[in-house]
Amino acid sequence: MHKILLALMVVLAPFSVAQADEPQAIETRKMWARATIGQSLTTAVYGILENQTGQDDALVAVSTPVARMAQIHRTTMNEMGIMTMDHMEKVVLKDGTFVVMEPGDIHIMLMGLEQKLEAGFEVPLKLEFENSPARQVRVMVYPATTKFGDVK
Ligand SMILES: [Cu+2]
Repeated sequence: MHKILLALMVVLAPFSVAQADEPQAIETRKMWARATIGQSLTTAVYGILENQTGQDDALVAVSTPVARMAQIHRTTMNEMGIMTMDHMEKVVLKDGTFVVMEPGDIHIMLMGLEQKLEAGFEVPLKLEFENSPARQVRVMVYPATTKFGDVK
């Protein structure tokens, strides 16, 4: 009896340790992609990234099998009143905070889509972080006229 119990503990111990140490994931909420317009094969993904992991983190890479390239962008208005988009290396996610990706601000740009995206489609998206494990999320495609508040 004693021997069996001991053997069991040896087998179980590494699992329980691994589970306790398993890093928390960054939460995503209200993720959506805008339907493409006309013949465009470019669109943007928006949503909320929330860090309750207990440590600072950052979104550092995005990819999807349905587009040649996915980049983190930020839309800004220059002094001429012209909107431009800048490529961001990462989105900083301080512990205990969230970042809203919305039209006119931070977004994930999908370029070189395999096909036009219609409302109701789902786009698989891989999000990679500096510290937390990578996440695979499914992003719903909403009509091109959608505003951030429309997404439940
Ligand atoms: Cu962009």
